[in-house]
Amino acid sequence: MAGALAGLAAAAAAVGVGEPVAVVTGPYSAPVDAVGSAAIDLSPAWLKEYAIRTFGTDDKPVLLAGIYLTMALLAVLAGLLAVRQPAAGAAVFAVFGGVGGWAALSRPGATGSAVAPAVAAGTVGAAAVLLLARLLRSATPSPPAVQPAEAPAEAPADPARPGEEHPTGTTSRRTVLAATGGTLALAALVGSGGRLLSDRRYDIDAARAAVRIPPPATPLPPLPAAAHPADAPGLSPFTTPTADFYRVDTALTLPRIDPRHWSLRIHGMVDHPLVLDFDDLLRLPLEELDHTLSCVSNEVGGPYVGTTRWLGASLPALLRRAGVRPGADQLVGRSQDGMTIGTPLEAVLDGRRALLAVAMNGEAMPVAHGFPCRSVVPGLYGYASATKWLVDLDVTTFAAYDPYWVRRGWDRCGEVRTASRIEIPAPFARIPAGDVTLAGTAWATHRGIAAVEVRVDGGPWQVARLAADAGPDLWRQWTHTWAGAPPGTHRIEVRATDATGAVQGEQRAGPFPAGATGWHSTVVTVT
Ligand SMILES: Nc1nc2c(c(=O)[nH]1)N[C@H]1C(S)=C(S)[C@@H](COP(=O)(O)O)O[C@H]1N2
Ligand SMILES: [Mo]
Repeated sequence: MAGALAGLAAAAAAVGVGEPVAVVTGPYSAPVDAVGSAAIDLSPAWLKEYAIRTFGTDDKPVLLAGIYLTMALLAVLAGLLAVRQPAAGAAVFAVFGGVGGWAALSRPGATGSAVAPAVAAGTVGAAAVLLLARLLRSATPSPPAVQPAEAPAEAPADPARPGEEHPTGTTSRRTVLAATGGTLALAALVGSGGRLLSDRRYDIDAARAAVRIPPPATPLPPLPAAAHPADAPGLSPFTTPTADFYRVDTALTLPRIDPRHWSLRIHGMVDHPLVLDFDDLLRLPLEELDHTLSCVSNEVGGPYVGTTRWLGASLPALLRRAGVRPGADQLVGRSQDGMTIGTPLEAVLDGRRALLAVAMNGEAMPVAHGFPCRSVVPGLYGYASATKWLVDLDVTTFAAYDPYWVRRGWDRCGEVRTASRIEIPAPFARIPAGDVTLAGTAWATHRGIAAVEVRVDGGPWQVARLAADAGPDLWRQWTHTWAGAPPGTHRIEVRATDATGAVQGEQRAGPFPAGATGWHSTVVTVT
């Protein structure tokens, strides 16, 4: 028991000491964060999909909790071992340090100094467990050989402190407890102090607040109010509030980029490679784009889709300025945290309004959504177009380079599939018999939605009312009155037709490798 506690205290000391060291070597080098990020990159597609499906945006806290739990179990083991075999206990911490160091080095852009927090953590953990184990051993009553035979008879003489002091021990149990508690307290102090310093050193909230985003060169008119049906309470708003906008990425620690130190390189198969800093970018004519961004990992009926007004510089205009050479067919965006996202160049240059976006819903890009700059290309899923924390654009070919998700088996084009969902009534809702309002959202980004149909219990398809069309790059909301809904349990289904005339297919398929297909359905009880 005391050994287990000693192990935990030593682990806390290890993690704690990693924090202040990481203030110097960068926030991604803190051992637990580094191990988590490496785990994300190493995890296979099915596991990532499972994590997104099961935990959604909470997938990262769940991962961290898993890492801490594993560490705690190993630390208990190390503590128990160390009491008998000091070297074995210390070895567990050496392994901790080794894994942390390897993970930190595996981070994109890591330099040798990234191992420092892990080395410090491993060393301090090993030292702490050795020290605590040694105290423990000297406090533990030794086997009978050293213990006088008459000892038990002595015990009642001091009933107030049974077993606390032992004549042959050099340390009291209380000392061991104090040392363990002290180690824990010191670890907490050093760890939280380090975190605080790191948050302060890498705080970009202030830098973001200071950013003044110029107005658009040619402002878009407001979205038509009729794009959102007023008679369907509970339907999602047409424009997604930024706080509710989904977030999907592999970043365990959000990249914190000071715009004063940011630059974007455009290079590869171009005649005139360019480097822009943030002020250069803001001096370009800024365009607005109303656009529905969606994630390829979205299940049928799922929440990873949102609509916002982006503001940014024209990506095709910059590529033309750089002069794309014949033969190039892929544009690879690279983020500060090493993500690579490949986009068909043809899509970027075919006349659609692709942006290097610096603002979302009228404010500077939120850190979680790619501050200071991300790309957006209508019609393509995020993983194939929307690089957050963008720092580099490489004009290349599909033959020459496979970006992050393609290496993991995902489709390299990433065209958004036609999708539709029923939002009201909610699944398993109990509703009174009579006329029932059905409503939802459909999108076939950049192609546009031409029709939405619903049916009940496999009956004939009925054409739903479409709200006003705000443009092909946006989702389209719909309503339908289910007249005279009879009591009982019913299944409602929806399907959409895109503006090319293609009807959404029935065949159900999961997101991997090119986006989910199939009709969304919902079951309700009419009473
Ligand atoms: N740097 C970086 N950019 C990224 C990703 C990422 O993991 N890292 N994920 C992509 C994916 S899969 C999607 S769906 C969109 C999501 O953008 P959002 O989080 O702003 O909604 O970002 C894309 N850009
Ligand atoms: Mo995504």
